[in-house]
Amino acid sequence: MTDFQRPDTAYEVNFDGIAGPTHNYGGLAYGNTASMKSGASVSNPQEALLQCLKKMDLLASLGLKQAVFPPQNRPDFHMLHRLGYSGSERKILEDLAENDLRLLAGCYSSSNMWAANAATVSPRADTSDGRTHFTPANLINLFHRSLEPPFTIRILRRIFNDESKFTHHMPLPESLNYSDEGAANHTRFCPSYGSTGIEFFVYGSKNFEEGDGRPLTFPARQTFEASDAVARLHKLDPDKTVFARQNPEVIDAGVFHNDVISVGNRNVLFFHSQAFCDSDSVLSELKRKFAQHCQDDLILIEVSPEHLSLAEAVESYLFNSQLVSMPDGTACLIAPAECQENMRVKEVLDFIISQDNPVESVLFVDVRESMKNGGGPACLRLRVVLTDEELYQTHQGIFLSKQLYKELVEWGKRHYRDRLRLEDLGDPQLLYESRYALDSLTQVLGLGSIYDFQQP
Ligand code: SUG
Repeated sequence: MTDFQRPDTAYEVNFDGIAGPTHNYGGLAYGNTASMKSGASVSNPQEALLQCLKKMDLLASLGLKQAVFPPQNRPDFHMLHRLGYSGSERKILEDLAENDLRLLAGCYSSSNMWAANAATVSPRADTSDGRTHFTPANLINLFHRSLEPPFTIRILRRIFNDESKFTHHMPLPESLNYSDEGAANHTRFCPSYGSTGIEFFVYGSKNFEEGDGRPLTFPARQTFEASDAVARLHKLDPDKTVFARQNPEVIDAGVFHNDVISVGNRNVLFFHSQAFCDSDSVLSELKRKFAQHCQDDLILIEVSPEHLSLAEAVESYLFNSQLVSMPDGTACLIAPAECQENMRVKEVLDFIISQDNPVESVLFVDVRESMKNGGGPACLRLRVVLTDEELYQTHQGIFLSKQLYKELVEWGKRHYRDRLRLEDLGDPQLLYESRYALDSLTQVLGLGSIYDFQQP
């Protein structure tokens, strides 16, 4: 093997979003049944934050690389001005609290905590120019999520700021044809993180095609055209790329992102039988390409509807577990606590562990505040594969250590409320509290001025 072919030492780093100080239940995500059910219930932003931090601390204590993705500043007054609201901030908030709680909740949403939707990332081992590529998701399907890209662009560039190693693309055009929800619909298979991999894109609709099998009730949030454009921008080899279509029935059952029904990592794909259209041909293409380019067998762990119905999968969020590689090489599922309480899911998990496959352990995490809005463990993280050299070039202040964990817990307890109703969003005090919290966060993380309100 020449030096050029030798795989780099590389790591999967989880960049986790954290709940912002205005985490609330707006009932804003049509097609996401948890969000639809939780609408208007009382949230606990502090508890939401502590749950996110605890999950990160667990992963870091397992020896995995873990970093923090800072929350966005809310409410988005730029958007409110664009929509014709004017006058003092206080007046706008009071007006919205009285006349348009839904818009107020949207502009105050902390949905950026689901970092799996922030961007699609392809590591240098897969791209023809040897750089790591980032495309922030445009998230145009839902108004409150469409507010996220401008800050996502800024923060990704701030964290990964070496232009010789990282390429940052603009989000795709703001058209339904290019609706893109980022890494929630993207998985990478590889023998080791530094070697070339197979990138797997899952989409819900093909807009430029007539008469396709779209879901009947809920929207398909990712289009083929978007996934295809991302693969092209990232300079991926078509021979090492696989596209699959989500089964429209699962979208109608509440699977608004593919990561609600399947998860993959390294040489394992864990999925529900109903996840994909033309499942047999998708799986055989994945297996064939993995064998050819990664010289290994792709291990398929399939759960059939007899063992877990679609409804049970959506209810428990089993497939929104994180599938991580432990330092000893085995795989571990980081599953939502809800899975531990469901006997049918427990049976599936016990069976998987008893079988001959890389998954040898399951750890349960309580992220209930996020789950109530449809965000399980896997939604909360953006995976970025980084080589030693790239890690060194990444902003260091966001990597979780015991010390940083402690500081963040204290920071949250000092600044976050433990109860928030939609009506409270009209309270101008909340606006000042959140700005103060975020300003102090940038100091804890050593990020400098990243928020608009910090600009002179
Ligand atoms: O886009 N929920 C998010 C949940 C995103 C989960 N992410 C992944 N599956 N990767 C969404 O539906 C609810 C907000 C509210 O209703 O207040 C929300 O946006």
